[in-house]
Amino acid sequence: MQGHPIQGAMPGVEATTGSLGQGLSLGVGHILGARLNGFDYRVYVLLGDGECEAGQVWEAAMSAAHFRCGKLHAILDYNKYQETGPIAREMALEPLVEKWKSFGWYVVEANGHNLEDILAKIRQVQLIEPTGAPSIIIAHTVKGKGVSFVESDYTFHGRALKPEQAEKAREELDAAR
Ligand SMILES: Cc1ncc(C[n+]2csc(CCOP(=O)(O)OP(=O)(O)O)c2C)c(N)n1
Ligand SMILES: [Mg+2]
Repeated sequence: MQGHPIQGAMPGVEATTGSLGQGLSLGVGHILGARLNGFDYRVYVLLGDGECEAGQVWEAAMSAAHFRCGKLHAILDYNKYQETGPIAREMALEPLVEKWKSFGWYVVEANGHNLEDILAKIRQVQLIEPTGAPSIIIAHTVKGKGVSFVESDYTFHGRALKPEQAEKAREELDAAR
């Protein structure tokens, strides 16, 4: 698969992306487009925490609240790391809940490794759609979850596993099922 998806080259890819920070703007655009065309669908956007270091995310956050995008639901994969190191060192995001709230968003936190919890939080945020506030689920996760030597080494972000490492990773993931 490509590292950066290209529209039309893979099924289900609706936009050419790869430059971090664009997805939330795209989500706002989908909501506004729906409004113009008389549709009423929800839009979900998955954000990275390192991605939130990009200024465009905060322009989109501001506009989503301004345009009352109540059906826009973001999920933030808060794994505390980006490509080059810990978020807290590269560009600290805390206080993160307060930041999103101050931008006019409804914020809940979840255990990002627990699908029951994520589903419960999705149901919770749907209830506040009529207020017009966009919502975000801050999902606490571990980068590389389930593969011990990847969990402890963020430099795997941009490195392929060697064949023996891939084998070990498969074993660990299978054992946890
Ligand atoms: C605008 C831009 N800057 C830099 C990069 C290079 N880059 C790719 S992934 C990444 C880190 C992303 O971190 P995060 O959003 O936390 O993703 P995750 O931890 O889920 O891998 C960076 C800096 C990029 N793709 N786009
Ligand atoms: Mg991250």
